[in-house]
Amino acid sequence: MKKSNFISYKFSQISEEESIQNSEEFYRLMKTRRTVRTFSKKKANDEIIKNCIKTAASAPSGANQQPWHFVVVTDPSIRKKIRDAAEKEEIEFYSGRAPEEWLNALKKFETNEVKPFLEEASHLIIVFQKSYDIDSDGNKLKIYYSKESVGISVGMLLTAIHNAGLVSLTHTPSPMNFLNTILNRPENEKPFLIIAAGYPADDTKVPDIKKKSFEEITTFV
Ligand code: IYR
Repeated sequence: MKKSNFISYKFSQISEEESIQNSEEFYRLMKTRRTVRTFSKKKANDEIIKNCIKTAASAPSGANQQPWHFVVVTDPSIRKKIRDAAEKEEIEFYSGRAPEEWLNALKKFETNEVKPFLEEASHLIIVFQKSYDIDSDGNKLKIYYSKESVGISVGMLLTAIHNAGLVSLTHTPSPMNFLNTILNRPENEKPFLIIAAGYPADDTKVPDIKKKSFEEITTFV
């Protein structure tokens, strides 16, 4: 008989009542998350970042291929290189590459090409997405649902960062291939996004924006 790859597993056995309560409490926690763009220079404990990345790496992925790599950057000289390269792309974005419609959509966030958070936030986490893998014989291996998998993982990372009491910002200068050069990552890894994580600056303000209503975003059939 063919041996099964399946094992028994001890699933949570909480009551329906506790389940409802947990879901409400978690919602209450998550709806307080706000993206911030101004960071304190206060350092976050590495242990927190490590645990958040472990949480992200527990995400489900296509065929369990786990097509992600996280680079945690705290070194000031590397951060300066990243900021210089990102701002170079952002200058082009804000002064020409971005269509008027896109710039209009961004107006309420008051963003521009200056990105001090790349040097000031406690930690930068650069998430790389593997577009293919290489086996021990050097053959290219196809990866299934790579983007979806990394997206799920990043969602869990942002959730974990918020749960730990830190704030975060996702940043995507485009193109981002300078990150492969600066961080010495192989050709099969594509930069997915930069996450700045840490504590908010004392005077941090957030834009006055609202989430859509549950009714607007959900259909039960
Ligand atoms: N990458 C630019 C532009 C930008 C794009 C989106 I979509 C945002 O939600 C915010 C900014 C920047 O970081 O400024």
